[in-house]
Amino acid sequence: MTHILILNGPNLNLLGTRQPETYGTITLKDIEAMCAREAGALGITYEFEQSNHEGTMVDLIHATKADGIILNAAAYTHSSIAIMDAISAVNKPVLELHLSNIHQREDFRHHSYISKVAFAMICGLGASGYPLALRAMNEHLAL
Ligand code: CA2
Repeated sequence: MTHILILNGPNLNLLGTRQPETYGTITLKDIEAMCAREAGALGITYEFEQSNHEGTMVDLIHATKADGIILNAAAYTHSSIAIMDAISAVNKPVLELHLSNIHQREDFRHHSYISKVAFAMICGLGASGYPLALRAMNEHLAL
């Protein structure tokens, strides 16, 4: 059965509790429930992880048995060569995901190290991007 890792980076544990004007009022737990529903409908399994630590994210990427990774690396998107290298090392398909449209925001968010190693990117759709990403990854893995 297809298995997908959904990995969330720093500060995303605060979703729904701070800066609702930028990140909305939906919590990460709500997003996980959306993913659970979508995975059930698609007939696939998933793991949902969040870490505030770059090294922990690298370890999770190394260790996962998932067929593909949906990655919202949060601020590490714009800084982490270590996470980019971890993705290259495991050679699994990665779909980059962001809640906000990073290209509409500050210049420093326009560059993504993750985009160099991701087959696709979804941004700007808020929480709805998560179930869409699961569907897109499932279709990509079936190709
Ligand atoms: O739009 C996204 O999903 C981001 O990955 C979110 C990151 C940001 O650094 C990226 O440029 C774009 C920030 C996540 C911080 O989440 C918070 C949630 C609530 C309150 C404060 C931060």
